[in-house]
Amino acid sequence: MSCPLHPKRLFLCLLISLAFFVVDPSSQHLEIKKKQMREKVREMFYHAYDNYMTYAFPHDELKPLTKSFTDSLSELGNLKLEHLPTDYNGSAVTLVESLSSLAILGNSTEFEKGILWLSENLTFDIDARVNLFECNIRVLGGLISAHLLAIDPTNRLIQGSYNNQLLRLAEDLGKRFLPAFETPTGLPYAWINLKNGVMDNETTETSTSGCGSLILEMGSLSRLTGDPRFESAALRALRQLWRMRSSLDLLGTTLDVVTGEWIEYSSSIGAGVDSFYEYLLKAYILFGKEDYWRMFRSAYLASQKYFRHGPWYHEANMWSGKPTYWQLTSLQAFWPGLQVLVGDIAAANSSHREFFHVWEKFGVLPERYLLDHQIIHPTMKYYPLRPELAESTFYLYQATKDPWYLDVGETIVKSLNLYTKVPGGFASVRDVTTMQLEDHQHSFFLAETCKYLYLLFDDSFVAKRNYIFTTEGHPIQVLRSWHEKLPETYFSGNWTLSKSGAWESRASALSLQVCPSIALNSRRPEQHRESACHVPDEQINHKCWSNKECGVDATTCRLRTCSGVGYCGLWNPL
Ligand code: DMJ
Repeated sequence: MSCPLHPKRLFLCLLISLAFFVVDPSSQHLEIKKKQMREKVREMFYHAYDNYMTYAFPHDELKPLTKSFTDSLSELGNLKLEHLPTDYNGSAVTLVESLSSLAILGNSTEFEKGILWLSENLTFDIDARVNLFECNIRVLGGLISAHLLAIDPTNRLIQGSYNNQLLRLAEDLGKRFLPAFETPTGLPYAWINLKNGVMDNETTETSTSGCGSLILEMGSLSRLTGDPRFESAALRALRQLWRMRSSLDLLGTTLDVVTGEWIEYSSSIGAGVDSFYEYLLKAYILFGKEDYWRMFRSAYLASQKYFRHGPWYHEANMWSGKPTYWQLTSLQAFWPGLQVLVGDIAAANSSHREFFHVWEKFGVLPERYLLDHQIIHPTMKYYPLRPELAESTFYLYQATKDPWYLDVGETIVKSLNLYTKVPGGFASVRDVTTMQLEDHQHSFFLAETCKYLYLLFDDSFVAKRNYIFTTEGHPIQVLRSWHEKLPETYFSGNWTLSKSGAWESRASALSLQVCPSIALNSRRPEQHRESACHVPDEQINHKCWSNKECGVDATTCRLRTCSGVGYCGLWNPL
């Protein structure tokens, strides 16, 4: 608005400008839209939750097409129902997974009711073989997070008395996990029988994420109970895994827990490895141990060097760094969210856009998309209501406040309602090319998909406290008493995510070497920051004899190479 300097006009202009700022129509419009969307997501959550409670509870998950149930916690162990004890009624996994979402939605009645039911009925003394990773992120993580929310007086979620029932359940479950870690390497078996420990002839094969992303839940359990065994078991496994990395700082996808040898050498940020990266950074944020930082930094830099191709991430051989598979897997869509925590907003934004384009192309995100042929993987055409794109969208909106991310969220909500909503809940998509449905509503739809969408449109929950979210979307508060580095000046408003200001959103925890949250709030723009992937050339004048002497370009994160006349540069075409 231009205001010519005539006193009367100036006064008028000032008034108009003031009115403009007080009732900015565009921000008003945004608030209305956010409110509408928040209510839509709330409806989605309750449609999924109520149907689960009516047709499936206390079994583990809902089958929304037939309005029946599946005991997926045990089916995750490939056990058919007839192999389970006849009186087994499930472990109410979806209820456990819903508690933190109910808390975020402010439904204290249902939250408290759920806790009471679980404390009176849930038992882990069952002869069922379960997947350690899944049981850890869904059940242990769900219980711990709900316990922390229940004892937080600011949330006022409990009216009656709460006597740490969820923590006791979590401790019992954690103890049942411990035999899985009794291997020569300390790497846990992927499967454990909750009653009898590791079964005879149990497979010794596991994945990197399966044995390398247990530390948030098991570490929290140790801090809460004072029993160090959980944290040390998870940390020992993590360290062992890290020792097994290649000289390029890459890890394979599957390995043998007894011999400590790699089985699948192809490495990626997607399925089988994804949450390994996530837990290194989040463990650093939660516990402040320098070790996590060092591991994460090297692993992250290697991921940028060997997997990244513009906004895309392909897979690479862990020993040679050569590309193996050029495919997008839908789990990779969590990566931009992680990059927000790192401070790499530009990179996060560009990858997120590509994932969203694929979503728009098919209506939802196919499980695998072949980048080199630009087609869907012939046998992995499904979309099981996964949360990862919504998750990244939430983080990016927090970091940038760019309303475009709200539009992305709206598109996701529309697609979910259009393609997956059925009278009995929300159904997974079996084939994204035909939108044929499958009779399964995974518990992570309530723990993550609905939660991240809700938080995108209403972040009042994260504004109260500093939380990190586990890989299953369960919030755990960052506490000074658990943290090795949080300074005395630690305050408890939310600063885990960057909120505003150009430099703040560019700040990189990788270069600042501190918990990203502190970095993002330190308001010291003079502090030196650099790109997360930058590796300088060996010589200050950029001269070289071989590629080895060249580093990684700070802006594009591409490897620099040595030219014919001996200068490092971006000589290789994309
Ligand atoms: C969730 O169970 C977790 O996010 C896990 O880390 C991998 N992805 C699924 C949902 O897609």
